[in-house]
Amino acid sequence: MTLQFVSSLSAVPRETGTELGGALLGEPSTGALPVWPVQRIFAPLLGATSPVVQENWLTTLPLRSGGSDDIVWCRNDGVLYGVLELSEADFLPMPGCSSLQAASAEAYRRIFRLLDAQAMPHLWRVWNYLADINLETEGLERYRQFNIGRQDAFVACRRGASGNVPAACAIGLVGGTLNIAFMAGTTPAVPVENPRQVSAYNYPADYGPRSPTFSRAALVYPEGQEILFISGTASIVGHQTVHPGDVVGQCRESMANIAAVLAEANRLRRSPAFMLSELCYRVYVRHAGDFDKVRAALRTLIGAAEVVYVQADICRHDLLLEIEAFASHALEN
Ligand code: 3EB
Repeated sequence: MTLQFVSSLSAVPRETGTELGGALLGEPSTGALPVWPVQRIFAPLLGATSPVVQENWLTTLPLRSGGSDDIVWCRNDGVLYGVLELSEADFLPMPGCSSLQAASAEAYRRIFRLLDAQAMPHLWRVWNYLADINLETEGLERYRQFNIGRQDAFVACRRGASGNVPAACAIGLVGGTLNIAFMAGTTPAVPVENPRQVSAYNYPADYGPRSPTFSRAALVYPEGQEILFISGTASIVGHQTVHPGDVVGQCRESMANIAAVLAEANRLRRSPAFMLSELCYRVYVRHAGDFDKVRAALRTLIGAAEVVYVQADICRHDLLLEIEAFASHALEN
């Protein structure tokens, strides 16, 4: 198999294969790191029995790896996984361009440069983490600064900032670097949008001077496989937050959105239908005190599916949680 996902939370046995890359969530020690690219996500785990959750993508195909420009990457013939961390302090703020905006633009330009050099042109999925995402500095919320830098890089690198854009999440942590993991491939992703939501790249200017550059989901095709990546999904209908202050309402609305994205993906899929119960979920909860309510609500909505709960900030101050998910199917021929 080209890519197998393994998680320390899961009972699914590890097949043969070598790590292409992965993530450590919780309190990943600052000590020895694996040799493969790892995104360390320093955020409290909720309801976990161990201090760290380890997730990896394994492959049976031959690997090549490298590092430059603060990117650590590893690839096989068809898929590349990389992690990039930039310190905002290394970017001087300029009039009209904050350090975070400059760092975000530089991060994405470096990613695109690597993908060009590696002939791995199609960006499939991006995991974005930044400090103090809702903090307003220089008159603009930091998430909105990030959006300007990200969109600038897509445009500067001739990628286009709408339609054919990757699945993503953008999450706030207490401190730390601008921390971005990405998966790219030799084959194009099929972007999936949600009929219940305005596409994020078409959000009106109420949500910032530049729209976020991501698709609601992506179907991607490592050899012999179809993977559905569902982007961070929140309680947004149209472009507006719904159920402010009501975490259970937001939970139900987020799952209604995931169900709608799943239905869209199922119109476009090549493998058997994707089901909510087979997805692997990562749930970001803004307030740790909401965790019991969120878990109870999700249990009734998705049953016993695999879920990692993390305490983290969401990109709008009125959003109390965000849910992302993925599933992988073998292709018939
Ligand atoms: C939303 O739907 C919620 O900026 O990359 C979800 C997924 C969200 C990705 C991003 C933001 C991003 O607008 C926030």
